[in-house]
Amino acid sequence: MTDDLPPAPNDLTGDLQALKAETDQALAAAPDLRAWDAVRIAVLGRSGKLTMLLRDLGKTPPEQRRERGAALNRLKDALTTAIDARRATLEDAALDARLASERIDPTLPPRPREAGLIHPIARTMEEIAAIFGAMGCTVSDGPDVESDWYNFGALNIPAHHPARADHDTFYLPPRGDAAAANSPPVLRTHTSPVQIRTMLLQPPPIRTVVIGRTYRADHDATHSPMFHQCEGLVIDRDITLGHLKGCLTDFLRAFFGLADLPVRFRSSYFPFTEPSMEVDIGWDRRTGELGKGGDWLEILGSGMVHPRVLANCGIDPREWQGFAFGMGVERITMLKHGIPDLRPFYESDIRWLRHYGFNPLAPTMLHEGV
Ligand code: 2U9
Repeated sequence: MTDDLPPAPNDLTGDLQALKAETDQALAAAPDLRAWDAVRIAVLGRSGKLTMLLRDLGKTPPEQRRERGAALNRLKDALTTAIDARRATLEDAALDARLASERIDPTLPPRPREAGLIHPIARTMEEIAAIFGAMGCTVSDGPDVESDWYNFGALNIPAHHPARADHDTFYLPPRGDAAAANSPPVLRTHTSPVQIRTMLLQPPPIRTVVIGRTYRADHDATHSPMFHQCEGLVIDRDITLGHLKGCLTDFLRAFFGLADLPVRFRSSYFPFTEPSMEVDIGWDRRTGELGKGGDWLEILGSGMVHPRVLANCGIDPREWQGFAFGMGVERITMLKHGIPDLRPFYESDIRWLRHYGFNPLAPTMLHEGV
């Protein structure tokens, strides 16, 4: 055990030689770091033996003080070196013991996963992005707090338009001094302002979907003040109603996993599209089963982008046209998975999440159907 200790300096004499020998012995006998620390403190600590010898240096007769001081310094170096060396040896031994006792067994099966499921809303958002992504769409994003112009004006919903009343808008406190003259900011009531921003930022052709939070002052079993929408926008030189119908039919069949899902287009009205169409899917009203039964269920809204909306974004409607659509993410999620109530989506009830959540290790993959 004493092999790895440095030899005592041979120029130490008397009590100093004795302290060195005594310390070497105590270090060699220290079986672990705790015992090592006790030796260290007994020698170098505030009341340690070496500390005391150094303190007593002042009492040495002046003619011997110089020599005694030099000898004490040599002893201090020798002791510090020996103490550090023993510590390194003990640390190595402790690590070796740990490595021996904590052997890794790569043949053990994995522990059961305890937490972390994908929320059904997040899953639907991933699926929407995967399906439209495969059709060549990008995913666009924008702010939740919007100006009146981006949320309403640019979309052909001017002040006092009746469509504004349908939106139950959350208005925010006015911004800045000039605010009195301007309309207050709003929490976006739909994701449409993102498409406005996209058209202002990039020239056509555009193929994009927006999937995000929207806000309306409405709260009951089928409405939440915050909900999610997916909207799409396709602008090119010769986009027709036929493209709209094909794209949405393909989407609905892929999303609900029913290759022959009946899809019906019915004329409607929205201020930002002309002509406009509601889209229905076939279902059985009595059982709730999709694709069978001969009843129709309204699922989304769509239309050809109104020429005034294109012009508002600096796009010439004589050169470009396109279609847009919008749907509620919660609504299609509830229909796909048979979830009867909207409210638990936002309640973080772990039992509900365990029942309806998705395995994160089995992500959305289009080739298997979503
Ligand atoms: C731009 C131009 C047109 C998006 C559209 C709908 C029809 C629609 C509702 C479905 C259920 C909202 O969540 S919901 O309540 N949406 O019916 N949305 S067309 O039209 C646009 C959007 C942006 C620039």
